[in-house]
Amino acid sequence: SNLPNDLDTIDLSEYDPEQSRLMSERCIIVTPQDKAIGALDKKTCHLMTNINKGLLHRAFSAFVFHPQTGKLLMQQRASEKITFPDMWTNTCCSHPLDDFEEEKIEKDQLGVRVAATRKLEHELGIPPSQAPSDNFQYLTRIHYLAPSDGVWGEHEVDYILFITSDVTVTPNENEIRDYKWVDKKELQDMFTGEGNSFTPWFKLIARDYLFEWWDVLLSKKNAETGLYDAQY
Ligand code: DMA
Ligand code: MN
Repeated sequence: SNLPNDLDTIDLSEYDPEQSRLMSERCIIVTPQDKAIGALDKKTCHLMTNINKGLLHRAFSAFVFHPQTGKLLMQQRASEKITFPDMWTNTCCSHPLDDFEEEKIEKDQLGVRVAATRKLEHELGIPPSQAPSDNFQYLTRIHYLAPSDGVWGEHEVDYILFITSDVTVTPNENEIRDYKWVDKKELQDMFTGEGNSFTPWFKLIARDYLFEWWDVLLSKKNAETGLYDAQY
C-alpha cells in the first residue's frame, strides 16, 4: 500500500482565507491498518477525487464531559469551514500533524492526545491545563469514509478520545458557530428535532458507541468527590 500517485489539487481562492491557510497543515497518511506511510497537506487529503484513489489519513474525535453534570460539550462548525460547515458535532475533531514531532508518536496514542489538547485550545479557547494530553481516555479507532459536498470529504482512521473536565470555553468564531452542553435526552431531542444537521462521523459514533460509553461514565460518579470520572 503505497501513496496513490496523480493526486488532484484545487484552487482555494473562493474559500475563507484562514481556513484556506490551514489547508496547508500536513496530515499523516496511513494504511487501513493505521500504519503511517507518509504525509500530505490537508487540502490533498480531503478532496473526494483523492479519497476515491484510496488516500486515508489519521484523525481524532475528542469528547469533553462535565465533571458535575455529566453533560457532553457539543460544537456547531463555523460557516467558514471548508468541509462540513454549520453541522453539529462532538466537542472537537482534527488531525495529528506531521508538522509536530510529538504528534507522530504512536505509543499510548500520545500523538493524537497532544493534538487534541492543541485543537481544544485553538477551536474552543480551552486552556491546555484544563485538557492536558495525559487526561484523555482512548476508547477505540474507527475507519470511515464520508463525502461532504461532492468536492470535499473525509476518509480517516479516527481515534475516539474522552475527557472529563470543567472547561472554560472561549470560541474561535472562525472555527465554531455555536456550542452547548447536552445530556443524553437533550442530544436525542437535537437528533429528532427540526433544523439540526450533524457530521457523519458524529452520527456514526453516536449510533455505535457514544450512549453506552456515556452510561459507563455516568455510572462512575465518585462517591467521595461527587464528580464523574472517565475510567474504562
Ligand atoms: C477532522 O475534523 C477530523 C475528523 C475526525 C472529522 P475537522 O474538519 O474539524 O478538522 P480541522 O478542525 O483541523 O479543520
Ligand atoms: Mn480529516
